[in-house]
Amino acid sequence: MTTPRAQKILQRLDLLAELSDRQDCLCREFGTLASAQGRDLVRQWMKEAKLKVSVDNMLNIRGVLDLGKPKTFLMGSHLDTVLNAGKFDGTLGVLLAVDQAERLEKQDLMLPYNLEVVGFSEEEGVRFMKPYLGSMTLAGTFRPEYLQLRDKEGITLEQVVKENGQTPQAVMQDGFSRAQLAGYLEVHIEQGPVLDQLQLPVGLVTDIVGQQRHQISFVGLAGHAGTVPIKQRKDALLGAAELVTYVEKLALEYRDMVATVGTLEVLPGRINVIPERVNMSLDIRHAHKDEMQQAVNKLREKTSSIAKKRQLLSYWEALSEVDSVQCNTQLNAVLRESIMESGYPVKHLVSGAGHDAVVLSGITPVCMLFVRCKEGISHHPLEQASLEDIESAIKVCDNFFDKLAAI
Ligand code: HGY
Ligand code: MN
Ligand code: MN
Repeated sequence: MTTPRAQKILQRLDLLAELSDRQDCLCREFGTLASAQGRDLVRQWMKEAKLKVSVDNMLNIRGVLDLGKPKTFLMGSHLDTVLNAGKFDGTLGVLLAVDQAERLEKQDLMLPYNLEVVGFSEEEGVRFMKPYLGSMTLAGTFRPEYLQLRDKEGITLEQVVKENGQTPQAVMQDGFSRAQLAGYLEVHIEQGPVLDQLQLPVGLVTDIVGQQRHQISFVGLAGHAGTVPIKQRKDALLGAAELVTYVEKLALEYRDMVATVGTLEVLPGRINVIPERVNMSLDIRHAHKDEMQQAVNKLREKTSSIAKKRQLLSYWEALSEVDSVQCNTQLNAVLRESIMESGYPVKHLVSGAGHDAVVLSGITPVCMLFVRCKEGISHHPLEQASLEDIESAIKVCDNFFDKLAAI
């Protein structure tokens, strides 16, 4: 049996999913019109929940349930999406937070903190290749030089913030101090198959793995596809192809390491021209920093040896690095009890996906609740969480905040 609260969340997810940068699929990148329309919808829902709503200078939308307490507890997730996204990644956590604030506002529950609901503006790191710009703003780890990051059209982050009516230079004032915060809860779809295979609606996140993102380029010599003999070519794509297959081979040498080449840009990219330059991305993740670094070092060596063998130039740019994070023991104890009192067994999970909780863990204790998603499919239109599992997540969140109030 599901309540109107879960149904309302699912209806709102459908409304948000209609807001996309593209006609042919769901995509809501940082600072686009669709993202602004998404914020406007969430603003409306936050106002219905009687929250004090604002949009900060990194386009996070923030709704405060001000109970006059000295500290604030944060709950939320991100509103941006990848290309060809599903409708639950990030948004489910934002809408569960709005739902929870609405419940708490109606009750005279003596929560010992204010509650701030956040819809983060840029978690995926797709447009500017740097994840967590939204949560870094709240955590005070955003750096002014990030404003000069450029998207693939050459537009700077600073310009996009200004076009959205905000003041880039004021971003640094939008964060919290450690003393102001009591903690952070993020509810998110698992984006993996474990809960589905175990037939469990929710799971408790113990750790979030670390990740590094890099941009690698090979530069050779363009030439006529018909006249340059194979042996005399400096074909940048062949260099990149060797590295791409090596990425997989190396990742398989480590337990629980994942490494992905998600983008490959071939220039000049014409059928009868030998590729002169290839830009490729690397996303590599592992729970242990030193093993991840060791693998990255091996990849850098391999890049140089491929370039040398093929008389190419190679360039390697580190884009971002986040360490693995342990969720807070005390908050996890409350979340564990909340899951059990909701009637579910507690499955502990390590998150292979990154989340805003990673960044916020630098300034406040964090915990995460995972919600089952069908066959673990995510970053895909078939991403699916059921009404019943949204209901389960609501129950756990209710218990969680009732317990916080009782502490
Ligand atoms: O890439 C990730 O782990 C997340 O989807 N941002
Ligand atoms: Mn994602
Ligand atoms: Mn996400």
